[in-house]
Amino acid sequence: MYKGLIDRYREYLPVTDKTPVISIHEGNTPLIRAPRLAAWISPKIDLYLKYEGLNPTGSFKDRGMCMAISKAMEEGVKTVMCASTGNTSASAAAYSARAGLECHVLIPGGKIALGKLAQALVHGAKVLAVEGNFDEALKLVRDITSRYPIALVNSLNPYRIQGQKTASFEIIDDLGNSPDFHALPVGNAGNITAYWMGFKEYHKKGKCSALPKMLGFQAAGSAPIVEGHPVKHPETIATAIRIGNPASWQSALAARDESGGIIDKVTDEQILEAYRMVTRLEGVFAEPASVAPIAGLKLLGESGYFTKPSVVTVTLTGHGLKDPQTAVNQSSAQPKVVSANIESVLQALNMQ
Ligand code: AN7
Repeated sequence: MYKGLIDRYREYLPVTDKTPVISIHEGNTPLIRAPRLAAWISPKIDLYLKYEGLNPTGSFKDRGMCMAISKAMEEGVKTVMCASTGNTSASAAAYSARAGLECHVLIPGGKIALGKLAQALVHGAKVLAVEGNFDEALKLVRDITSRYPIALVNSLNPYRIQGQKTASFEIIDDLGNSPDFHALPVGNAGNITAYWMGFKEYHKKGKCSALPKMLGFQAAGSAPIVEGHPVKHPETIATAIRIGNPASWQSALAARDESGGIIDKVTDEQILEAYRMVTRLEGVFAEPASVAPIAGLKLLGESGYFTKPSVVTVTLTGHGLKDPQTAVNQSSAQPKVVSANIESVLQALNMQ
């Protein structure tokens, strides 16, 4: 029986027999081949979607959170705290509930997707909406956790990165080797740091013969790494990555440069086009931030970046159901109301 990623990858993680394992059986997400989407992007690529939306709370954050909360329990902490654009808070709230810990969450007021807010509330976290953005909320959390015996569970917590690196292991275990390219969205830049760490560790262990080039994508209105300076008022429809001053900036640059990859930006229009293509061509539903790398791959495909046949993997970081409002707004037609009889239905379907 699959029992979560600490059980599966224990030898690669900083846990001991004394670590209480707090797991909701995160990880073990499918790597889904996406031939129709690949054809839309470039004839050169063989594309696979690492569908992290199928984690217990619907995002990749569960990988890091199972480690962060297990270690917080080991250290005897009673309360954890995070700032969040939504998914971290959903995950922290769920894992804290399972562990019996108090969870405090600071979110940027009015700027997180409805599903994520619902999750943080339903699992019993204390949720405060800050009149400010994510960067300001994170600064407050850093100040408070440095003064009180409260564990910070943002990705500055090194155990978060340790848990998240296991997604790279799964990709290599599934493919039997590393991909040629790995694409993912970049917000606070913890995940690109974690993936690169995971790929390098597995390579060192001889599990793959090469390393992928890392392709990171930010939203154009929130692209500090691409622009080379913090963005004071980040904006994007992809609220998960509405971050102007990423905590793991330097390690994101290292992942890009050591791998020979790219960190670039995509507009909200390009993100929304990718959002429609993934859902319509592959039947896979991911939230707007998650499809930023699909938009980015499309741009690279058009520019002739892929010159030879390449295996490309992309992390779909969060489930589409997290953000039902964007989903409904993006659908061209609303349901048409019909009478409960066959004539009305056939007429509405133009079958009469
Ligand atoms: C769906 O929840 O930062 O570059 O507070 O939710 O590791 O920050 C979320 C980030 C990509 C970016 N995709 O990952 C939070 C938070 C989704 C996300 C990212 C996030 P990082």
